[in-house]
Order: sequence, then C-alpha cells, then structure tokens
Amino acid sequence: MKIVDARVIVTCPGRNFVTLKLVTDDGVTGVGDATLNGRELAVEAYLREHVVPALIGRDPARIEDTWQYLYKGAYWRRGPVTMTAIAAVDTALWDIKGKYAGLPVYQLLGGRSRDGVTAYGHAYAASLDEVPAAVASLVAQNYRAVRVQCGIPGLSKTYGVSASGGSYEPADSAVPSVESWSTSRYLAFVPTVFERVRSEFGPDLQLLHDVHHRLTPIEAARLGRSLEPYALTWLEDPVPAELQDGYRLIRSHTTTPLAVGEVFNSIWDCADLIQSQLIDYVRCSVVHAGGITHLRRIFDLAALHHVRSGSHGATDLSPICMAAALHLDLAIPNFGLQEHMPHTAETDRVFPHGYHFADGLLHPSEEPGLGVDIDEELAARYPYRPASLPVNRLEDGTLHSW
Ligand code: KDG
Ligand code: MG
Repeated sequence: MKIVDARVIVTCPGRNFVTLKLVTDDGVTGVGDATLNGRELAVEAYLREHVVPALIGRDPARIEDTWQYLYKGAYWRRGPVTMTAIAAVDTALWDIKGKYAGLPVYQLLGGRSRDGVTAYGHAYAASLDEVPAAVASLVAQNYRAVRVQCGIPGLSKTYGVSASGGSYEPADSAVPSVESWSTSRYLAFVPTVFERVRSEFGPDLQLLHDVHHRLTPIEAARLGRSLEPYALTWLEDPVPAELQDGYRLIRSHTTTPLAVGEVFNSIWDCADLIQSQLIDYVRCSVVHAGGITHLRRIFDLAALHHVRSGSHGATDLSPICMAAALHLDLAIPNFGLQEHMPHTAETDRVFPHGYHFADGLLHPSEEPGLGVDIDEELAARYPYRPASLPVNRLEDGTLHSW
C-alpha cells in the first residue's frame, strides 16, 4: 500500500477552502482540510512545496509515523501554517484507514460514547430588540445551545453580527477592512443582552458568548462576574490567547466557565491552561491543531483535568474538518459542545458529505472513512479570491485585537 498522488485543491465557492486529496496505489482516496482563513495560499504552498514530495511512495497506514515525520522532520515546529498542513495529511490518512477497514472513523477511535453530538448554533442581532427573534429561530431548529452576539450601540460593526443579515463571513476584502471597538460600551451592554435572553427563554437553554480576544484580564473578570446571574455555558476567548496568565486572574474572580483554543495549534499552547484547570472547554479544531491524531491527544489531556471539548466549527473550517470533528466528538469521553455554522448550499455541493443535523444533534456519516469528499470538477469552477480578516481600531484610532 502506498501513496501515489497528492493534490492540493484551492476553491472558493463563496469563501476560500484548501483541500489535500491523497490517492493510494489501490485507488483509495482520502481528504483533509487545510484551510487557514486569510492565509490560505501559505498552507497551499507549504503542502505543495514541502509535504507532497515526501508523501509520494509512503505507506498511508502509518498515520502516527507520518505525523511525527512531518512535525519533527520540519525542525521548525508548531505554528498555524505547519500544523494546518500536518492536519490535512493526518485527516486524509484517517479517511483512508477507515476506507481500508470498511469502518467509519469514529469506530477506529473507540466507537460511539453518545447518541449524537450536541451542537451550538449562532444567534446574532443588530440590536437588543432583535435578539429574542434571533434566539427563537435557533430554538425552533431544535438547537439546545445557542451562542448570542449582538450589535453594540454606538459601534458601526460588531464581531459575529452579519451586516447583510446573511451568514457571518468576516474575511470580506483583500486588504483588511477596519472595524471599531469600545470596551466600555461593550462591557456596559452585554449583560443586558443575556438578561433579556434568560428572561424570555428560561433556565434550560445553554447560552454562550464569544468575546473574541478583546479584553484585558481584569475587564474579562468583571464581565464574567456580571454574567453570572445568567448562567452561561461558556464565555469564549475573553483575552488574547497568548496571554495565558490572564486566565489565573479571571478565574480568581468569576465562576462563569471559560472556553479557549480556536487559535491554538498544539498541545503546548494549552497544556498549562488545562493542567492548572484555568479553563473549562478547549476549543481547538482538527484543521488547526494537527489533525485527528493531535487533537485526540489534547482532548485526552483535557479529560484528566475535567476540561471538556468545544471544537471550533465556523464556516472557514471546511465540511471535511466538520466531518472529522464529528467522528472525534462522538468517540471521546469528555465531549462538551460542537460549534455548528452551516455552510452555504454552494459549499455543500463542492464537498458532498453524509453528516447531518437532527433534533439539536449532529451525526457523522456511517460510510467507511470520514464520509466526505471534494467534487474536483465543481471546485475548479470557483477560483481563489484573496480575502483577509478585518482589523480593529479603538475610537481614538489605536489598533486593537480583532
Ligand atoms: O477565521 C476566524 C473565525 O473562524 C473566527 O472569527 C470564528 O471566533 C470564531 C468562532 O468562535 O467561530
Ligand atoms: Mg470564537
């Protein structure tokens, strides 16, 4: 058994995706997501120039060895570009292993630990008065957990709130667009949003909120405390992720659970947060944290420390990443929640898949492997379009975290 072809496919059915497709000498194929929002071509070049030549002729059954080869062999360890490239190879190899075994990947990971994967959806509204309708629409679709984001009075654009009313896609122009931010307006407003949602929807609905790395630790501590009456399931990314000591400070002031990890790419980014029990959910993803092999390692460490998973699942992670995440979510003992932002119909056509959402739960495909593919002919009809994530400036013009 050997790998005879490795294709890196870039496509833009509404937004950019990078995919690695491996082919074995038996004609078995495997796919891996390699999309890094706003930096797609860096991963495409890394795969094409440095990884694909080393894959040809390798035994696809040796998943762990290939992972170690790409990680240790690069010498330059970690980083989003390297780890996304490794993830693509690893994901494709698990897909191939499942197809050879005739089993869905979750069976290779130990089998199902639950009936389905509880997903959280996104409710967003331009103003407070529109929040109840936005949440009601998610409840009507049977989501049991809802992330709530709302436009901030006095700010023209807010993270997580689509200006067009369509699905939220922040990478909106080749050169980053500029958004504005005010911590004082935000801190004063957010508790009123959750007061409204709790009073209208009662205690059972799980509620989440994404701060998107914008606060200092003491500001985040204050927000966490002011949200305690509304019993959030988690407060996400309260401070920029590289400032890990900040979590000790936040933790010492509030019992609002904390979730972090979407920008992490290895176990070394979250080991201390997990081992010191400074967070409650770790939100790394298959595509940005080294694939199924490495994410499993992160979740296993988390399980020892009462930390649950909460994998990132925004639309810039392709349906291949979602398919892979669902196999892992179904199998691990410490699953928490899975983010679910449905892709557009165009994207779903380019990536035909067998996973589905029903009664608040996501279910992976029962087909051998991951149960997802890329339609290469269709993909070729959507050429790459440069698109960057925005930047943020304070009202006095100072650059702030986005
Ligand atoms: O590419 C960046 C997005 O994936 C990110 O902004 C989405 O924070 C996000 C989330 O929680 O889905
Ligand atoms: Mg987030």
